[in-house]
Amino acid sequence: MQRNERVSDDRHVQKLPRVPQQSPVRVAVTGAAGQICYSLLKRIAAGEMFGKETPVILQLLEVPVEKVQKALAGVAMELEDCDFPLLQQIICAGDPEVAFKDANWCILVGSKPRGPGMERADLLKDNAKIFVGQGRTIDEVASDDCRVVVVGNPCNTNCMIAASQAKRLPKERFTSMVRLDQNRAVNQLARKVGVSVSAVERMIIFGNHSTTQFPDFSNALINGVPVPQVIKDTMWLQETFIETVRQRGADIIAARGMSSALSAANAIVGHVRALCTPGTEIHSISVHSNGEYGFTPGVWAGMPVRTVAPGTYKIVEDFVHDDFARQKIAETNEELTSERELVMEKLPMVAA
Ligand code: NAX
Repeated sequence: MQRNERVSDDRHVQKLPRVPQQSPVRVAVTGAAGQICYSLLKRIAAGEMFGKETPVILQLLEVPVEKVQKALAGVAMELEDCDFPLLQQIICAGDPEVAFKDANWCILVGSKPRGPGMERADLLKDNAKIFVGQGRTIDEVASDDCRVVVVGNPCNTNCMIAASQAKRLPKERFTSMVRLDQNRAVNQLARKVGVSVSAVERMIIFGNHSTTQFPDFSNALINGVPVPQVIKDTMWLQETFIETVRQRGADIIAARGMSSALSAANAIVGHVRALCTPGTEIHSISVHSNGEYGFTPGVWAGMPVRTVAPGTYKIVEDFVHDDFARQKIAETNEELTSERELVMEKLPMVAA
């Protein structure tokens, strides 16, 4: 029987007790003692992210604070007690070099939360320092095929910062998450019409993971029919729908007293699976802009993406927008551009 192993920074990593069917995927996850990871790690270990045949090694990073490292050790103990057959090893670390070493995927969830009275500019600046360091370390020690997913907010700009520090890994390897917004939008449309969520396709989030995002109902389909032909209430689409999706995170905080975690973890699984699964399906992924859809080159913006090979994608450029949609995209682009300018002004090393 396989025995899962947990090692901390200073302990020797032992050989695995059996030869796996496939080589394991090394998945580094930051913020691993936080609430999203409490819902996420078990799903990776259960094979829901990389498939039921692929063993995984979890390389978990937390801040090097005794209390937090102790909590992380507790999470690792729980993972061990789940007896996941695919989970080959758990590495708990306070040092990013240990956590990112040889990683095939780095999922950056950990970030500094916005404190009371804190300005957005201060939040950007504090997080920028974290993502400058992590971007550099990943570039130095992760596997050559490494893919990076940024979840910690402000995730689009944090992703830009991490990618800006990479000399070896191309910037296309860095994506950030708007999948939760996509899932929320799909759910709202399906509920409005009374169909299953699986009837909704091409529901893309353009722009920032923030209240300026544009959930593009105009190109979405329900049972193959364009949404504006199915839902004729334009006011509902242009106002209620967009506002509900944008405010969903705030509504969850108001209801639970804590931010989305279960649904955020689910969206991370969906984001990575989408990137691992080539096909015709179109996904919302925040990627580096080369000017597509009018986004400023160099920002990371939610756009329609199709996976062409595992870990490799193309931006789908045939979405058609009317004046209303173009205006909404311009508004979210303005926010992304101002975040980028602010970061570059405060941290000149971010020459994205
Ligand atoms: P928690 O506060 O529960 O956990 C965050 C964890 O990150 C903490 O345990 C903290 O110690 C750790 N951390 C902080 N700095 C770190 C560093 N430099 N290296 C490693 N670990 C570090 O937050 P949680 O609810 O898990 O949310 C995590 C992040 O996800 C937040 O930034 C949040 O805003 C963001 N979200 C992003 C979403 C998205 O769609 N992109 C949706 C969900 C979520 O709001």
